[in-house]
Amino acid sequence: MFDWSGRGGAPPDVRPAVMGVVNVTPDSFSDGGRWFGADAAVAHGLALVAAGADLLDVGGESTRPGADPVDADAEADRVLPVVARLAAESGVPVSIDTAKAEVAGAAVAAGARIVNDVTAGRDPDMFGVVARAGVGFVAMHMQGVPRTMQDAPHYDDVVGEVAAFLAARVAAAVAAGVPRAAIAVDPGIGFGKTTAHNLALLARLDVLVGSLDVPVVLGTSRKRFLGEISDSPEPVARDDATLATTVWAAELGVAVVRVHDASGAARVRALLTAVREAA
Ligand code: PMM
Repeated sequence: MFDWSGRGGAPPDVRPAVMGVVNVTPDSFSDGGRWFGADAAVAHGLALVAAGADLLDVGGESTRPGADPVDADAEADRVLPVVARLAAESGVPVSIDTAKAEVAGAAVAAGARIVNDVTAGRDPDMFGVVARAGVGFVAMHMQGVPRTMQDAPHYDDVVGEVAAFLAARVAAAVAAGVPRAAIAVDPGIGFGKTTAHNLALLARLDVLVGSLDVPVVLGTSRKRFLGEISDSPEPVARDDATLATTVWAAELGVAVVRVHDASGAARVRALLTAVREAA
């Protein structure tokens, strides 16, 4: 059975674990199309591990704002060869980024050890697949669906609502047979959220870390709100801003950061570890 101890559950002095992003999509917002072929995606995954990634997250359906859904067969065709090869060759646990239980099941059979679901188990078969396979699960918060989620996101209390949603999804997963130790949560930065919502969630990561009793995963990497604040219109120019959020998140106890630039996050982690050891 997968559990987060030793990775997301690692002691605070070696956090955060670095989850490297491998998008096998023609249209992801920051790197869509770059690693679209299986060979290129595998090579990219191996390079992320060489640069310091502790986990790899493979996705075949873009969730950028406005993105159209992909059917399960097309998504599986994209990701399965990449998952199988990275599971065999990378030496780190591979996560499958999917909201479809069918794709999750096939990916797990191909060697994935974690299911990262941006809908936190909306597919009624998802928890069953995860429980039967004994794999890890990341439950992420999203308001709405990618196609329309940025149209007019609204919350009365974004931190409280996201925390309550994630607590409810953890409870639902546990009730469906997923061990608590296998579950992590993610506030879903940029998923049905304005810049102000994203900043409020970052500011109060301590609420998620302190109240849910499961590891917290965070994905800020190259997202639009960072471009807005750091005046970097191009996603690849947002790695510095991403690193700033990694330092912040690490200090608030986030267990895993999901990033495109594994090397930067690993170097930040090494520095934070050295400073903590000197304290
Ligand atoms: N962001 C994206 C995709 N999957 N999964 C989790 N758990 N958290 C995230 O923040 C997240 C995710 C979108 O980013 P990408 O297009 O660069 O993969």
